[in-house]
Amino acid sequence: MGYRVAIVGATGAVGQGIAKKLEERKFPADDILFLASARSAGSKMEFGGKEYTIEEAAPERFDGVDIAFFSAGGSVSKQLAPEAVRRGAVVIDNTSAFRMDPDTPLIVPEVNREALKEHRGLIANPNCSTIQMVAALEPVRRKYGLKKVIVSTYQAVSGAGAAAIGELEKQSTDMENRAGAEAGLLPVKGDKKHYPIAFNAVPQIDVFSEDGYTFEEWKMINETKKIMGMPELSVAATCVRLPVVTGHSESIYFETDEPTADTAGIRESLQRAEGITLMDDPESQTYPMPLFAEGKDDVFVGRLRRDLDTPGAFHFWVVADNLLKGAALNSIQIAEALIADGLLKGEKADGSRQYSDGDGHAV
Ligand code: A2P
Ligand code: 11C
Repeated sequence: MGYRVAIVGATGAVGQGIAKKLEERKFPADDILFLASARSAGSKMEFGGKEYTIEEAAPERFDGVDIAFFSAGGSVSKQLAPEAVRRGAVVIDNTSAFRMDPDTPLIVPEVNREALKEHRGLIANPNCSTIQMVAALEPVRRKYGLKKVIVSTYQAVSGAGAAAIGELEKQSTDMENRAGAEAGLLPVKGDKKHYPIAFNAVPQIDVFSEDGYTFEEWKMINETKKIMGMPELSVAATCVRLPVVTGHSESIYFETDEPTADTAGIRESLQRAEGITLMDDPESQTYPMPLFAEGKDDVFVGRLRRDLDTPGAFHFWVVADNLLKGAALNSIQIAEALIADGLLKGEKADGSRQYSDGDGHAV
């Protein structure tokens, strides 16, 4: 028997990715609900060769839902995710609404799968740029420990949603008027100024906090410490938006606990890690790039080299599809881990399902 699944934000860039990946991975879904705003209600979506009608997300839609994937913005999650949990669904939330809540596990399965055991119905999926960074650092940490991380990101516009892709596409055709191209969305919808993203690099993702870091940068700092369970880890981030449709890139400097750590050992740990592809051969100009990571599941690592001054410190370049490992795929991997570990409500550890009639009797 399969599960009743809901996707909230089904028409969005991540929601579409979730639907596609559920189908591709043959996720055991008996029934699927596509939910979005009132604007999309009534329009159609295809899934598994069948046509579905998109419905407006509302509390009662979650009655009988086993797993709900949320990707419709933080305010929708804040309003509806607790309702879905109350109605018995396990929610996997792609927004930042609950990530730093101490009662909500923040999960990248290959890093901290065991934290799923603590869930109370709500599990947070980290920010896309955080996921690919911790996935690449985890094999290193397991082998050599980790002390300090400094990351600069080169992020794709799809991280800002489907409308941002439209803005890049539109501006990209206007070679003559590059600096004056009409901009209404990026860097941040609702901020005071907007800048063209085509032919540009914008050092602002999300709004600024008073300390001069942006919220995207704070997400990378705080989420990394939480996922890795290392509040003492030193992390600094600079996040930049580039005119790339999909695929975030990151230049990462990291210091291990082992002054004698070497690139051969790091290479070996990365090669053995699940979900990581090492693409690192300067002689043949082999390194990861977003154009080639788009549509792929893995996190790609290249340009590994030791720091010239600090023993045990290194640099590498990490690229992943921000809509897949950064969002849809990681969410589905969380759901798959919950099923495999017997952690969905009413589920026994052997994977067979068992519901209570409310009096503690299995039915
Ligand atoms: P809709 O298409 O009906 O606006 P993206 O991040 O790519 O911009 O997508 C955002 C997703 O969130 C879309 O599926 C959008 O649906 C959905 N959404 C936005 N506002 C709401 C809302 N109030 N209730 C439910 N879904 C919403
Ligand atoms: C971006 N990382 O690329 C952001 C989007 O917290 O899930 C992810 C927002 C989030 O713009």
